[in-house]
Amino acid sequence: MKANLPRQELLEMMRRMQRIRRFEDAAIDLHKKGRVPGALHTSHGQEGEIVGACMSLRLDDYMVGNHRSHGHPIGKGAKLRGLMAELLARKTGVCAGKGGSMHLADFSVGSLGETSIVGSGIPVAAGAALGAKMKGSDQVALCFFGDGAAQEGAFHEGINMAAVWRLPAIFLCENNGYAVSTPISTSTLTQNIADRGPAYGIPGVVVDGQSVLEVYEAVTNAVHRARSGQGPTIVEAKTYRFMDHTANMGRDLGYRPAAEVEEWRTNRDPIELFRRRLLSEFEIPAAEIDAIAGEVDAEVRDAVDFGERSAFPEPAEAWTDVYAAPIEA
Ligand SMILES: Cc1ncc(C[n+]2csc(CCOP(=O)(O)OP(=O)(O)O)c2C)c(N)n1
Ligand SMILES: [Mg+2]
Repeated sequence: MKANLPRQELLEMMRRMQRIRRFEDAAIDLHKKGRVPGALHTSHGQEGEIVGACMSLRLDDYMVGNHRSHGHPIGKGAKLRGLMAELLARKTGVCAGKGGSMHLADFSVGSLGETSIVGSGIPVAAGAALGAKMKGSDQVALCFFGDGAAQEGAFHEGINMAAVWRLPAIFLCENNGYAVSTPISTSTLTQNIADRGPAYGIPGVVVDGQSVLEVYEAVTNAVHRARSGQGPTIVEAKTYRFMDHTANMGRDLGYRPAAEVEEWRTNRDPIELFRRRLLSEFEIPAAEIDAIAGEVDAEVRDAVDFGERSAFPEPAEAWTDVYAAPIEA
């Protein structure tokens, strides 16, 4: 597919993919040093599907993530400072340092947030889409969830309801083949998650998640369908996570053959695959593409400096922003 995108948009796709990769490289480093509390799930290897999907949206569209979603607001155009400060648990973070890696939200780009309860983002996205429909706005809601989440009851309830009410939602399954150490072949007998779409009366599309442009095209079609009142679509991106389920697991669980991991890292890296297409099909000079990495590195360093210079939240702020009607301390 030769995307009909202006050169600046293509370079912006590369910039956002590089931002996610390098932001998360820095996050892993900080996590190793003990500066990022809690678990840290990274999206190395999945940047193509994230950016392809996010760039199909408008800034005011909604987006819901899961436990592996710091890259997703970046894909939608978020600035890095507030996200890095959030991982570092500082008060300048997007959730004032109280969400952290697994529960951050960035309303500046329509990111309603992550959730660590696997599958629970699906009904949340349906609710956001219902809100948009009731307001009469033409916003859509994009939900990212994994192959593991597709086996949860919330998948059925959320997608069925969105289909029946023809809600403006897009359900993007990031099928990276595993739920922690469980291969998808042992959690479902269906060949593709997207094959379930017609059972709900909606389309289901399978795409190569390592191709940012293929994902962009499929999600753009799904967004058009959603915005024009025709209802939701399931888009399934076949992808792979290059790192452990969470950073610093500290042991090799042995559930993925080393050769499989190596094959994806070497030959199916979405950033490298896109770089080759920019060079050969779109004839963008290598120097212009490769300059992006250095610029992004500077942005990431600035975000880390900003976060580390920022204060931690005060204990007295513990309940602020946590409940709609805060409990008296
Ligand atoms: C309801 C629920 N069950 C189990 C877990 C533990 N858990 C955390 S992440 C995860 C795997 C999720 O797999 P998938 O949806 O494929 O996402 P991926 O991690 O592969 O991106 C599990 C089982 C949880 N957080 N919530
Ligand atoms: Mg998975």
